[in-house]
Amino acid sequence: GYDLIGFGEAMVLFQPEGALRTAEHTSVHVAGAELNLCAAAARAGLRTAYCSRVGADPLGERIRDHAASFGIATDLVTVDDRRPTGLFLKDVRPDGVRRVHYYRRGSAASALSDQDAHRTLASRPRLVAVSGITSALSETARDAVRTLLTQASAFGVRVAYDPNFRPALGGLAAQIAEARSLLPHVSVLLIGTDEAEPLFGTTEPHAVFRAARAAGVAETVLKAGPDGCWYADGDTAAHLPSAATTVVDPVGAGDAFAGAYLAGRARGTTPAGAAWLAGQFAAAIVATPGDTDGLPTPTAAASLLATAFTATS
Ligand code: KDG
Repeated sequence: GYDLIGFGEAMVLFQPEGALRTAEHTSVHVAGAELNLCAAAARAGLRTAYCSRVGADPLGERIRDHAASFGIATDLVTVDDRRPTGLFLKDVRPDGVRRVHYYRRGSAASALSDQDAHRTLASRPRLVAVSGITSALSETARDAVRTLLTQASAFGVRVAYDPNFRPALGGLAAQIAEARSLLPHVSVLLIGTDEAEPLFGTTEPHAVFRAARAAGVAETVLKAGPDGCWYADGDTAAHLPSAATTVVDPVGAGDAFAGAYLAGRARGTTPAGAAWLAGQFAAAIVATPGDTDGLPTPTAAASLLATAFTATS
């Protein structure tokens, strides 16, 4: 069986050298929050699979190749010959503002449905990992996430959830309301400080942990970007500073953090050890372009995991 199945949309990312308006060259990457998470978890030694839909096109093939290159099983990735694989472009404007431009409406993954949720649960992984992005793709995808989360415990499956609000997908208020309604089914909540405010009305770590517990969440990690993270230390929240030194492209760091944290916990580290491991993975992503290019090699990941076991408290 699998330790973890990620559930969501992957896309091909075209990253220009410089601003999109003037760039002449782009680099090409595969991205998508849940697939990024799987890649980090796989590098940290978990048996992972990815459930999604892709088009019958080269971008879909590229996504499956990318997953396979990390040892992520793709038998739950369905090919849809009527819809395209989604893609997105990143723009860093001359004033330094970063934007993403999605070309994903009506994509193959937007047709994710209850059927996919059932296939995922029928595989009986120890853990499913999903983010708010998946709920925001379409009505059928939103239903799929609800089914996945509400039925997980009946299958003995635990749920890891990242709200991952995406204003660019539209309907931000609905994204927030949906995340709130899903919290009672969440075992491990991985949340950014920017998401804590809309979800819990506070970014103060102890208050966030209390609010998550009151909503029914068993374990919380608060990701604070350059300010590091907060993890559960018994009944209280403890702080770990960021390990990042070079910042090239922070996108994807939260996913790598989440995947490594879940892997650490699944392998038996304390929350403190898992948070340390996660911080190391995130720092490596921040220092490189693309969402997964900087992940530690399997050998480096194994030695980081060994160190994570020595982190106590
Ligand atoms: O977390 C990184 C993701 O935002 C990126 O890979 C693209 O999945 C993506 C999305 O929907 O924004």
